[in-house]
Amino acid sequence: MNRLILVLGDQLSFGLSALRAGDKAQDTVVMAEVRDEANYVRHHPKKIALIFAAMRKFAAHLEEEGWTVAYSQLDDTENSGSIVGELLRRAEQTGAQSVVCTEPGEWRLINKLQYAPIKTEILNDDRFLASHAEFEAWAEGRKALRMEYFYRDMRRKTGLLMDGENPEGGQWNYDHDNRKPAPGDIAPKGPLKFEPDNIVGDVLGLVEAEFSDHFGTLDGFWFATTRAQALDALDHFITHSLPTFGDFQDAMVSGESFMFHAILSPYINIGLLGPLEVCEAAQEAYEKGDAPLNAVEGFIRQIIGWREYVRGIYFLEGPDYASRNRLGQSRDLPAMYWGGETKMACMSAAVGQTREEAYAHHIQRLMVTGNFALVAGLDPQQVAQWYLEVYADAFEWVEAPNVVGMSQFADGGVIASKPYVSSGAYINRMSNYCKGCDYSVSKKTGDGACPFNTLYWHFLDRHRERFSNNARMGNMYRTWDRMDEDRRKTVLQDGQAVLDKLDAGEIV
Ligand code: FAD
Ligand code: DLZ
Ligand code: SF4
Repeated sequence: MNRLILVLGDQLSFGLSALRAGDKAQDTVVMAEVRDEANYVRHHPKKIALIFAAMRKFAAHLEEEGWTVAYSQLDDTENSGSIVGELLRRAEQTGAQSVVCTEPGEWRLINKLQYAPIKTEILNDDRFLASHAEFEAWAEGRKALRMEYFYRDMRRKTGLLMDGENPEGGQWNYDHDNRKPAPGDIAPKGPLKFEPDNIVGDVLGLVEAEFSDHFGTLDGFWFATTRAQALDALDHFITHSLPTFGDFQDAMVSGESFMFHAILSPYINIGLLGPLEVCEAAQEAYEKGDAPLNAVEGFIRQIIGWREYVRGIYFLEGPDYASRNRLGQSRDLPAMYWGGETKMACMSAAVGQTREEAYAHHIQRLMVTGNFALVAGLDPQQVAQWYLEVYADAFEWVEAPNVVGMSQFADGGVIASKPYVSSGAYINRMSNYCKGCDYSVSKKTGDGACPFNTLYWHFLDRHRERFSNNARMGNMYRTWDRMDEDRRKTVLQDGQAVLDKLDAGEIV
C-alpha cells in the first residue's frame, strides 16, 4: 500500500529513518514550505532562506535517486499553509492511507502529527548518538543530571579521543586551557561562504517578498545549502579555525562575528552534516598533528556532550519544559533585543551581528544577551522566543534547554548548577567591547556605571532566598554581605534605576 514519507525542513539527511523505511517504488516523499512553520515564531529571514533553499536542493537529490517527491513551494496556490494540511492534500492526490515520519524536534509538531486525521507512524530520529531510551537509562536514579558524566559515557560509546579505557592525554576535559582572551592582532579566517546560485536566488526573492518584516537582514546570504557545500565548510573549519578554536573559544572581539568557531550548527541541525562525521574529522586533524588536544577535545565535547545532552533533557523533561519560569521573572524584552538603540557596546555588538548573520557564538549568547536577560529579570519565555527566532541553528529541542535551562535558570537547575550571571568584569576580560562603550566597566555605581555591575547584585539580592544555600554561590553572597550597608543600598538603587528605565522604554 502506498504511503507518504514526510521530510521536514530540519530533516535533510539521506539516511533519515523515514526514508530508510520508505519504498521508492510506491511511496511519495512529501516536503512542504509552509507558513505555519515559517511564522509560528517570526524566524530570521536568513534562517527561512537557508531552510527553503536546502529543502529544494534536497528534494532534487531525492528525485535524482529515484524517489517521487511531492514538493510544495510556499507560493504554490494550492499550498494549505501547514504540514498536516499538506499531508492531507497529498494523501488525497496519491490515494495514500498513511504517513511515515521521523520524530520532529519540537513537541508542538509531534503533537500535531500524533493527532493528524491520517494514520501516522513516528520513527526515532537516529541521527543522534543517544536514543531517548539511552538518555532515560543514564538519567534514571541520578540526583543531578550533569553533562560531564554523560559526555564521558558518549566518549566511551563512540571511542572518540579514547586511549583504550582512558581518555586521550589522561584527562576527560581540557576546558581550563580554553578561556584565553584574544590578543589584539588575531585574524580569524571565518566560515566558508557560498555565492547564491539560481535556486538560492529564487528563494531569497520569495523570502524578501514574504518575510521582510521579520527581524534580520537577507543581504549577503552565504550559507551552504547542500551536503557537498556543508562538507566543504567543515573542511575549511578543520583546516583554518580548529587549531585555535580551543584557546579563544570564549573570546569576543568587536567586528569579528565568528572568531574561530565552526559555524556548523545550522548544517548539523538541519541534517546536512552528521554529528559523528564532524567529530571524526576533528579527531583526524588531532591524529595528524594538525590541531592540539585542547581544541579537538573542546570541540568534540560540544557535539557529543552538550548537543546530545540538551536534546536528552528536552525530551526527558517533557512538553512543559520550554514554558518553565522557576525564578518568576516577568519583564518584557526591551527594544534593544530588536536592534533598538542601546548604549551598551556588548549588547549592540551581539544583537547587531545577530541581525546581520543569524549567528552569535556561545559566549555572546550566554554571557551577553543571556546574562543581561537574566540579571534584568526578563520573562524567560519571551527570551526563549527571541533565541528561537533569531538564530539560524535554533530548533526547540536545542534552543529551549540552552535558553530556559542553561542561560535563564528557568528550569530551576535541571541543567545548570548555578545561574550564569556576571558583572561587567567578565565581559571586559573576555572581549574588547568595554573599550568602545558609553558605560564604564570599572565604575560600580553612579552615572555611567556598567549596568551589569549593578544588575548582577540586584539579581543576587532579589533571588537570595533561592540561591543563598547554593554551595557554588556562597562566595558571591559573602562578598555582598561584606559590603558596607550604604554601598549595598546605592548598588540596589542604581540597579533599580536601570530596571525602571527599561520599564519606561528608555534607552539603557
Ligand atoms: P562551535 O562553538 O564551533 O561549537 C561546535 C558545535 O558544537 C556546534 O556547531 C554545535 O553543534 C555544538 N554545540 C556547542 N555548544 C552547544 C550547546 N550548548 N548545545 C548544543 N550544541 C552545542 N545551539 C544550537 O545549535 N541551537 C540553538 O538554538 C542554540 N541556542 C543557544 C542559546 C543560548 C542562550 C546558548 C548559551 C547557547 C545556544 N546554543 C545553541 C549553543 C551554541 O551557542 C551554538 O551551538 C553555537 O554557538 C553554534 O555555533 P558554532 O557551530 O560556531 O559552534
Ligand atoms: C524552521 C522551519 C521553517 C522556517 N520552515 C519550514 C517549512 O516550511 N517546512 C518544514 O518542513 N519545516 C520548516 N522548518 C522546520 C520545522 O519548524 C521543524 O521541523 C520543527 O520546528 C521541529 O524541529
Ligand atoms: Fe557591556 Fe558594561 Fe562593557 Fe559596556 S561596560 S561593553 S555594558 S560590559
